Amino acid sequence: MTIKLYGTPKSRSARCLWMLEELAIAYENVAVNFADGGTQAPEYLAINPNGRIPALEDNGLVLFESLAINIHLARKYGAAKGLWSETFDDQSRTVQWSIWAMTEGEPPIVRTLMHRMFLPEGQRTEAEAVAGEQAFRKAVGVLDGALRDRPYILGNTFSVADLNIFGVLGSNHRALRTPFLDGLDPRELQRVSPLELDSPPNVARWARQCGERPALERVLAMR
Ligand SMILES: N[C@@H](CCC(=O)N[C@@H](CS)C(=O)NCC(=O)O)C(=O)O
Repeated sequence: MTIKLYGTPKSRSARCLWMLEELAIAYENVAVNFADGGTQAPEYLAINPNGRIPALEDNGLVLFESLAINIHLARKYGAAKGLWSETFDDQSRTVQWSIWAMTEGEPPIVRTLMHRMFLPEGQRTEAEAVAGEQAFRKAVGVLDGALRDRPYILGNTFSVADLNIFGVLGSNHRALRTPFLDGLDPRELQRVSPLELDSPPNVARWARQCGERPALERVLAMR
């Protein structure tokens, strides 16, 4: 059995390293980095023509998109560990929440970061940054409602659905944080990243549980 995860722990690849650590299966982490142009090298583009990390090779199957990779890994290797639900409806909810995290959760985070940090100063617009914060708060409110009557998003146990949501909306966690935010003092962090906003109570409780997973600690140790 050969599983290769292309990417570096200081990138969105951390989401998949977390999944692999939860599964406790054998894998190789092939160090491909965007910072040194590795994602644009011809040999990597042959694996992921998008030129982005992560990518997965699992016994001949090649996949890109971090959350799709995690769903695949959970479906194939995670049922015994409760990471992949056995019910059809919960499998559909898992796909729903994963797509939701990527479409409703990630863009507002990036929008605020772009307009408070990444764009050249002359191109930043405060209104855009605030719009990102507002959209993020709205998404977090939806999640808070869904967690009202349950510890985890599908019910009583942690699954790939939680991992995928926290992998995106919890990406201020030390093990998941973009390296561009490393070293910022807490006030500057709060200014540039909507992830630092206070969470409503159900999300705060759930985020604490997700953030304390030992598998995530192991990802932190890889950074
Ligand atoms: N939606 C993709 C996004 C992947 C992505 O944007 N990865 C960044 C690193 S965190 C990347 O590889 N960037 C390289 C580049 O843009 O050249 C996923 O979640 O896998």
